[in-house]
Order: sequence, then structure tokens, then C-alpha cells
Amino acid sequence: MKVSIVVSTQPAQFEAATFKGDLAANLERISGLGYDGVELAIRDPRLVNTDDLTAMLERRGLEAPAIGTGQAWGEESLSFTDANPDIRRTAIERIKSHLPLANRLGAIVILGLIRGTLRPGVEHDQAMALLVEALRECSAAASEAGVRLALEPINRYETTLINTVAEGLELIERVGADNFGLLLDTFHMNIEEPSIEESMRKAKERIFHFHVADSNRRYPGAGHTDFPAILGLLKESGYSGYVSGEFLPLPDAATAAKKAISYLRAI
Ligand code: LER
Ligand code: MN
Repeated sequence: MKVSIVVSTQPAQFEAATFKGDLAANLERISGLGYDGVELAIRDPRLVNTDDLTAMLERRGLEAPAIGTGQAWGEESLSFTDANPDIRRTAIERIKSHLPLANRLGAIVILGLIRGTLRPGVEHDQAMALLVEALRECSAAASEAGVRLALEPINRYETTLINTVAEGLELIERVGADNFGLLLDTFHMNIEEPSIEESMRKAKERIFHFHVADSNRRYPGAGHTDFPAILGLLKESGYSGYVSGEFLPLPDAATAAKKAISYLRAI
């Protein structure tokens, strides 16, 4: 099992981006703790010097299995389902702008909160139609760039669109692209799924990426999620990607990261 952890390349409000701040120092700390890779949270690729970033990763022997894009929503309110077509267009173009770096790093591009949430002026069916349209365009561009996209079912307290794995799988049917799959997150699944194991079985070959946080969104081992069962099932399903830590930096990022990796390696 290869293990990564979320690192933000820019200042971010998102609490569970485990590492924020000085990127070089964070990469040093993470590789020192024995992680195989880092999941890069990037608000806007134009703010990143990709040559420097690639060199920093290589120097520390870290892979980058995925790029998180949610800060474009968190910091700039960009979304695929906004009532304003200019905002929708900017959101789509923003996702496309991640593709060259994703291709270079061999990273999946994560579609989390950039899908948006229902707001006055857009009905649910209309939002879903906008979402499907945006995802078809992004999947086609990603396919040309040799990149896979992973949409994350996110719990009801953060969005009203695609909370469950079943909804994610229906969306996959509607989008109809081979390079479009799901990112499953144990924190969200603990809130939304009738049975985490059953939902994982159904998602099986469409699991493109995997987030781990315990039931309280702290490091794995700090709550009551059954990680031995979940990770066993993930392996059985043939998943060969990364298990990526996305949890609260409590009591601090380094301690949480250290506890997470020793708990996960023991499994
Ligand atoms: C991002 O991966 C995530 O899990 C969401 O909770 C973002 O708000
Ligand atoms: Mn997540």
C-alpha cells in the first residue's frame, strides 16, 4: 500500500488540508516520515512554478498521485453548477489548466467541491445537467492529455450534489467517459453510506483515488472507523493506487502525519 498525504501549495481555508505553509519544509518532513507521495492541493496552477515543484518532489523521492482542486471553490467560489455561465466557464477552464501538470506528474485530477452546491436560481435537475455537461467536457480534455479525473462523493454538510457512492456511480453512467471515476473518502462514507464495505464493492473498478481520515476527521486510528476491514477490501478490489491522508492537523500536522503512517503501515 502506497501512502500519501495532502499538502497545500497555497494558503487555504480548508481545515483538513493536513500540511499548509512552507512547501519545501513540508515535503522534507513528509518524506522523512516515510510517506511515498504527496497529494498536491493547487488552487490555480498559474501560481505554481511547475519546474521547481517537480524538482522538489524528485529531490525527496516523493510521487504526486493526485492534484486536489477544491480551493478554486473554497477561495474563489468557482463551480460547474453556478447560475452564472462565466463562473461555470472559468471553473471548467481551471480544471483543464491542471491537465499539463497532472500529465507530467502522472497524477489524477480530483473534482471535489468545484462541482458546487445548490444555490438560489438553479434547480437540482438543472444543476445535474450542468454538472454532466461540464464533466463531459473536462473528461474529453483529460482523455486527450492522458489524465484521469476522480469525483469525490462529499457529505451533505458540505454540498447538496453527489453525497453518496451510489449517486457518484449514476453520474459516471451519465457522463460516459472511461477516464472518469470516483475518489472515495472514508470520512464522507462514514456519514453517508448505509454500508461502507457494500458501497466500496459496488464502486470497485471505478475507485480511482482514496482518502483516509477517521470518523472524527482526525488521523486514522484516532476514531472508530474499521480501517483493517476497509483497506483489506480496497486491496481485494484490485485497487493499486495510493491511500491518501486528508485529516485535521491535530494536535499538529507532523504528529498527526506520524501517527497516521505508523497506524496504516501496521495494517
Ligand atoms: C476534499 O477531498 C474533501 O474531502 C472535502 O471535504 C472538501 O471540503
Ligand atoms: Mn476528501
